[in-house]
Amino acid sequence: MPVEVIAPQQIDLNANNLVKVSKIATASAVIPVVYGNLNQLTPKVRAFVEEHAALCQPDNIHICDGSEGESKILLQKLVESGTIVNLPKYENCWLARTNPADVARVESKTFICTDRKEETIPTPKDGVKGTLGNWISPSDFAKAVADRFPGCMKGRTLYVVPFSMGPVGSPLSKIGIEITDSAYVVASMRIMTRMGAPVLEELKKKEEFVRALHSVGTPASGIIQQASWPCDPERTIILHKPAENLIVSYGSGYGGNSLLGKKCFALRIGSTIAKREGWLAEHMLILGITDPKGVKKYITAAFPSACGKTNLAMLNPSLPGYKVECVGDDIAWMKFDANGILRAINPENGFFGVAPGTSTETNPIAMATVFKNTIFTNVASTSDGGVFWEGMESEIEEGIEITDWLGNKWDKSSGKPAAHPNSRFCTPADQCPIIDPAWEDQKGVPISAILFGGRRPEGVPLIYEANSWAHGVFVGAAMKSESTAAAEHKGKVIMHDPFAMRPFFGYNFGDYCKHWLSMEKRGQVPAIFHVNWFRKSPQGKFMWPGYGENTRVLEYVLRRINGEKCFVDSAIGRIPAENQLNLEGLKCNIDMEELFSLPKEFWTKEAEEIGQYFDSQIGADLPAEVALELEKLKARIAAM
Ligand code: OXD
Ligand code: MN
Repeated sequence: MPVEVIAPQQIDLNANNLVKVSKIATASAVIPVVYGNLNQLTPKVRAFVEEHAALCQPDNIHICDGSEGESKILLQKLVESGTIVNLPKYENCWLARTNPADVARVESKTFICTDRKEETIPTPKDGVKGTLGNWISPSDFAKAVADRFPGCMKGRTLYVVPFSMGPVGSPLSKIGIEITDSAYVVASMRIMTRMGAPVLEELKKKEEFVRALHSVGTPASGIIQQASWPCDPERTIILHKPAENLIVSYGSGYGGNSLLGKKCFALRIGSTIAKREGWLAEHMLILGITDPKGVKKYITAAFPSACGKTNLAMLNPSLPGYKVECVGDDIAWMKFDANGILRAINPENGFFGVAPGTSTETNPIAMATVFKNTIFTNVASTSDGGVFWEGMESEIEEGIEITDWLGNKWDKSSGKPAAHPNSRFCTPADQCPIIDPAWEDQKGVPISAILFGGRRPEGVPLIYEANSWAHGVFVGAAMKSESTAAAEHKGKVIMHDPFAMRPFFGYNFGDYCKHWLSMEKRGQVPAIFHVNWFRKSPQGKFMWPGYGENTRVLEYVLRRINGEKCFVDSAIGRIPAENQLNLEGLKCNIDMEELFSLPKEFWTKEAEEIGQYFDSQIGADLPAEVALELEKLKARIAAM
C-alpha cells in the first residue's frame, strides 16, 4: 500500500497546537503522513515503516521529532481522548488511567522466538513446567502476527518513534525504531529514551537499529471497552526475535509491554546482543558513592521488580560525609573497556518507578524529582489537582478529597488501595537532584561492585560476599524473592528470580550463566555481594531499618573493595566480622546476632531446594562451575 508523503509546509499547527493538514489525498489506499516527512528516513527505516503501515492500516502517519511542540500536540490529543488529565498542582504533570485489565507486564504472554527451543529456554525435567521464559516457534510467531496485526490500527495514527538507548552517538548505545498507535507510548518514550530527530541523523552514519512494532490492538469483536485506553487483553502478546533484532507487541498499552525500549529492547533483545558482542545487559541500578575522603566508586545492584532499586539508586545517606549519586534505577549495560575496566551506562533517559511506597521518608530524592514533566499512571488523584498513593498519607493536607485509580471517591475505610500497587511515575532522569555528573558519559562509569538481592523474610543475612566470581555467578543464579505487583503474579510467594532477570532473559539461562562465567577472562571483574533489607524477626518485624541506613552496608562494601580484612568466612560466603558494620548513631536497636544468624536447618533446606530448582528447570544446561559451587555450599553447610 502506498504511503503518501505530505510536504512539511502542508502541516499547519493551529492555535491549540493541533495538527491540521490542509490537503490530504483521500484515496482509501493512501496513508497520509501528517507530521514529519518520509524522506527523513533512511531506506531501511522507511521500508520498515511502509511494510507495517500497509499491514496495520492506520489512518495516518506521524514521524516523531521529539520536539517540545510535538509533545504539546500529543498531550493535547491525549487530553481530548480522555487518556490523560492535567494535574494543575504541578508543572506539566499528567495522570493516565488505564483499562483495569491492563495494569502490569504479562510474563505469561511474553515469548522469545528462535528456530530451536533450546536456544531460548533450558530443557526442564520431564513433566515440569519451565519458568525461565517462554519460547515460540517461527511459524507460530508469524501466525500470532497475522492473526492480530492486519488492520489493527484502523482509526488511529501510526507513530514512528526513533529512539536511542544510551546517549546518542555513544559507542555503548543502540538505536531502535518503535512503531506504535499510542500517543501515550510516544509521550512516555520521549521521557524514557532519547527520542526524535537526532536519532534519525545518527542512523545516517550507521543504519543499524532494533525494530519494534507495537499496537494497543483492536479486539476481535471490534468492541473497544474503554475508548480512553484501547487494548486487547485477551489477545495480548509480546514477541521477540533476537536473530532479527525484532520486537512485536500487541494488545497492551502499559509500561514494559509497550515502552519497547525498556524490558523488550534493553534487556531481552539487549542480552542477546550483549552475548554476541561480549558484554552484559542487566536488570540493575547504577549508583556512585563518595566517601568522606572524597573517593568515589560505582556500584550496580540487581533486585527483582519493585524491590527498591529506585530507592537504593537515590539513597539519601544516613552516615555523615557520604554522598550517593544516581546513574540509573533499572537497567545497566556493562562492557569492559580497552584497559579491562568494566564500564556501565544507563541506557534509559527517565525513571518508570513504582509510586506506592515512595514518600518523603522513604525516597525524598524521588519526591523531589517527580512533580514536574511527569506522566503518572494509575495513581490516585486529589481534589487540589495533585496525586496520591499509599505512603503519601502525611503529605496530604486536611480536607483534601481523594479519587482512586479507578476514578471512584476513596477513603481509607474502603480497605482497598487508592493507587494501583503497580502504579507508576514516568519522569525525566535529568530532573533528579542527585543525578550523577557522569550519567551521560559516553564511556560509561567504572564498576567496582555488583550487589544481588531480594525480599527474603527468613534466613538470609543483611549482607554476604561471594568467595569468587564463580561463586558470585552461583549467588546470582540462586536468587529468590517475594513476588511483587510489577507483573501478574498473585500472593506473597517466594519465587526464584535468577539475577533478577527471570522475566527478561533473551536466551537460554544456562548459556547466560556461561556468558557471566566467561566475563572473568575478559577483564577485571568486580566483587559480588548479596544483600537483604527485608529479613524479619520471629515476631514478624523488619530487623533492619533500610532506606538511608543502607549506606552502612554500602560503606562496608567500599571497605571490602579497598581490600580491608573486615570479614569472616561463613558457610554461605564472607560476612562482616564482629563490629565491622558501622552502627554508630543508628537510632534503633539492631539484633546483629539474629540479623546475621545462619540457621543450619534453613540453609540445609535452602541449598536442597536450589539444587532441585537447578535440576528441574535447568538440567543439563547448568554450567558445571555453578553446579560445583552448589556442592561446595552444601559441604560448608553440612560442616556448620
Ligand atoms: C520495571 C519492572 O518496570 O521491573 O522496572 O517491572
Ligand atoms: Mn525493572
